Amino acid sequence: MTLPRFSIIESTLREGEQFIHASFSTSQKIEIARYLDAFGVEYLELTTPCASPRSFEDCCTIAGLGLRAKILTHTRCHMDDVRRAVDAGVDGVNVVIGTSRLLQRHSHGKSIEAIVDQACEVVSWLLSQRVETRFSTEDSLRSDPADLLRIYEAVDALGVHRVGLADTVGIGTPQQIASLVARVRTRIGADIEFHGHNDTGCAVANAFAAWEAGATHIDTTVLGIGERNGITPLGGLIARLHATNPELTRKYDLPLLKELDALVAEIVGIEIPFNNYITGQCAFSHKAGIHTKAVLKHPATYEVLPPEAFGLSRTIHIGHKLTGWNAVGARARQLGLDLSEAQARDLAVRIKVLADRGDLSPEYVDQMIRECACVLAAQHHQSHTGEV
Ligand code: AKG
Repeated sequence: MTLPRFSIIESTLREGEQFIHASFSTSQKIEIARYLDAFGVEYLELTTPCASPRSFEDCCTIAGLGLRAKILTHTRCHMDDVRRAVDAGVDGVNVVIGTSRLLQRHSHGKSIEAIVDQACEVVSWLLSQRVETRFSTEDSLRSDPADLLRIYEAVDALGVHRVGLADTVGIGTPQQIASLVARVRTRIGADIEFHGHNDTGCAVANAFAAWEAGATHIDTTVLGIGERNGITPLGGLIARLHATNPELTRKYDLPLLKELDALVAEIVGIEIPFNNYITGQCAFSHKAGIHTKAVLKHPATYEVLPPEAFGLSRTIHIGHKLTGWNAVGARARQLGLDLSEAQARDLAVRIKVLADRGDLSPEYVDQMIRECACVLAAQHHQSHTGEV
């Protein structure tokens, strides 16, 4: 089966700069850009060069790094902005304009006719400059689909490379996204990009639904940082794709994800959440006895993502009341010690009793295992030597 193609448009250096705690220095931008390039994302999207003098210089600098990833910048659908973008030497320009009634009324005040005219002027000019050109409709999910199709068809006829659907407020469900993307897919020839916010917790599912329905480009940021509570996280999308078919993520250097998440978390001054996809502290930890027993025999019983694929390892926790003798025995073997089944069972019972009284540190539990193994070794010694 051929898998539908897709590219990641990594927007940590654009959408991510809209995160409340983010304000990247030039050297931080370069470091993040190099990491993302080494990871293998196909595109990097940068803050508009019109935002500030340094934003322009940073676009020029990153466009000049000679990275494998294509460098895009993101601007308003406005001639002044796109001229500046082309001056910065980027490979492509992602332009956007709001199309929902709310944004038409309260943001730019333009009719759909005026938006079509402006989009055609900007897109034609960008294409004449031979840069990769994407036109996107902000707040697509609250826009009239007939308006969206009218605008997309107009820019598609000019030869735009991509149209973008943006769930700007994170209101869409996977079904709604899939049906909108599928509808657009039947009407235009250009590639389709999806940008989804996470206000209602659907960003990963929506990005995946968009891809399944025909989107070719998905926007992400590291850890999902962005405006409000952000967009589809790079790691979340990778987790979803890998669980669907590991072939989909083969093109990326997966073990770099941990360093990337750690780098961006440190730069913006946040902790990686305990339940973060792949790199969260608990992503590959197992606790309950019935889980640990099965995972020790065959990890796929309770893991849909193999930690080794990401250069990580699983942890089996045993110092708690849900523990089981299999896990206790396995921990002993990890420590290079041998317990009999009866001893592991007995130790598991003692751990449960102690755990009921309070927290047990891993060091304390390891000590219990060592003492138990010592007793066993002494008994062996006695039975061989007859000493009492
Ligand atoms: C949004 O709509 O949330 C954006 O950040 C713009 C997305 C786009 O340009 O498609």
